[in-house]
Amino acid sequence: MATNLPAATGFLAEVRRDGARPLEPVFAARGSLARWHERTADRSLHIALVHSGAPDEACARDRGRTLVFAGELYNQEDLIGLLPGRVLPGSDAALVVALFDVYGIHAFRLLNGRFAALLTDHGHVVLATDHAGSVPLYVFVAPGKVLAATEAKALRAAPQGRPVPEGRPVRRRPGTHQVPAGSVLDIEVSTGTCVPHRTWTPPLARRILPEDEAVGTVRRTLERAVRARTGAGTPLVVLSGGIDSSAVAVLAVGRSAGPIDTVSMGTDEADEFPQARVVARHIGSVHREITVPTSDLLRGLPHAVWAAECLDPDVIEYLLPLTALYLRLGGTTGGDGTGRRILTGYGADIPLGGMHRENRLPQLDTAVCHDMDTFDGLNEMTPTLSAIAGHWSTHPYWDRDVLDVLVSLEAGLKRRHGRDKWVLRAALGDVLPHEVVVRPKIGVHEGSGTTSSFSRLLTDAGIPQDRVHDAKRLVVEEIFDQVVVDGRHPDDVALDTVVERVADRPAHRARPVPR
Ligand code: AMP
Ligand code: PCX
Ligand code: MG
Repeated sequence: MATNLPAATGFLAEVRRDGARPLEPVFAARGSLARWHERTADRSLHIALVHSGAPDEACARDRGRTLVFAGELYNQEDLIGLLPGRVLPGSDAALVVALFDVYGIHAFRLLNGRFAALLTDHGHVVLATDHAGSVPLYVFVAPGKVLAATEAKALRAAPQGRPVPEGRPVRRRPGTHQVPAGSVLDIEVSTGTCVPHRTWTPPLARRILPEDEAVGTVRRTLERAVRARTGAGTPLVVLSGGIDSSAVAVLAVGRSAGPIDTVSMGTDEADEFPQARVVARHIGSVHREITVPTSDLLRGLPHAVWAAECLDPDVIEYLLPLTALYLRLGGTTGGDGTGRRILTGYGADIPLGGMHRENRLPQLDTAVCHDMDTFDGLNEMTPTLSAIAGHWSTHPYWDRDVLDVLVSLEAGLKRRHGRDKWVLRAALGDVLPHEVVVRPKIGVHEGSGTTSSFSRLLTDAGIPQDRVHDAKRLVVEEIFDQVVVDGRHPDDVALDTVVERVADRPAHRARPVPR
């Protein structure tokens, strides 16, 4: 089986004091499904796991506690050093449950990872997200019951629950809340009382470093983050040819015994194949190009919303080309039908202000602050995006340590000598071709023509240009209601009908031309 993937990529777990039947597990994430339950004197625990061959490794039991863990850790060595004299934990789940015994809920402050977790602890349920909330986690709480799942749709049949402090309500699902990023919720099962704790928050202060020190720190930290993510098999890097993914690819090469795999996607309208080829040739990767017709790209809209459970039309636009790419990966070099471990360059632009295209530093840092304040709940880093095709994706730029370094650098290191993302470009200057290092940013949505084709879908339906963005939001909402709230499969969503319905709303009708 695919042991190169985390033991579990998703779960639904139900802790109940009543004897009610567990929910039917519904996941967009593809994988094997394992179900079991355990009972103590005063509660039952039902678990459904999406796993990749070793479900036992996603659960750990210790001193009357049970931990369910989807995802993986990236600082195991440091963590193991905190448990001297103990038997070496055989899995990330075992490591976390052992740390919990020493540190209690504060164990979650120690973890650098990509995970969501549920732990039963003597009458309490503890829920935890990684620093970035990169594996979404949803919860329903009522006295005597705590239900939690890595996808909101898995809780759609849950009855009305109570509000969860700090939890984000899910649209049209009263009682289901999303656990915030970098958080632990400590819930007393009998009463449903819930106490939230923050385990991570983006740095607010900025560090002043000499150029060479900043460059060296970025290189070392990113190298370590890539190393922690490459696993035992041949890694696959989704490569646009921009600095972000090219940096990940070149650092992954240093980790792999043989050549790594890279893949680029384009559409019939636009691609960045020549740019990606320069990098692939330079690093000697086994490279593949996938062209997706634009009409197929837009047909992936329901799949992107189904996977990411996201209501933000801009984020869905970023995720659309990646969704199309992941769905077409089966049979890639080294692939035998099992899922691939995929590294991306996603997220680099957020802490580095890469989307900000002007020279002024106050505006750049304002953009960084805004993006770091608003990422939570967008689910743009969710592994479910690739898990709908059975793969596991991971994003080195949102490693906890990389993110801490990048966010906290003073803005003048991010835009310098007339270049965006200067410190990153300088950090890779000795291992990438010059033309790659200095290439200006093109977003995945622009490079693939996604933004323009989504806009055209709406203008072709009669929606005036100035209403297009608003209409995109309504289209995404309507799809969300079908695939998350109603639990419909994305193949059963009639996109044309959704677009027509949005176009028919009075505010979106083309205004009559004044005579
Ligand atoms: P962006 O910041 O727009 O480059 O997109 C985020 C990440 O998605 C990149 O760093 C790549 O890992 C991946 N990506 C973007 N565009 C493509 C593409 N055309 N082909 C393959 N991967 C891509
Ligand atoms: N990106 C960005 C992230 C998109 C912005 N997200 C946000 N502000 N929460 C990146 O890779 O850093 C593109 C396409 O650009 C994806
Ligand atoms: Mg980028």
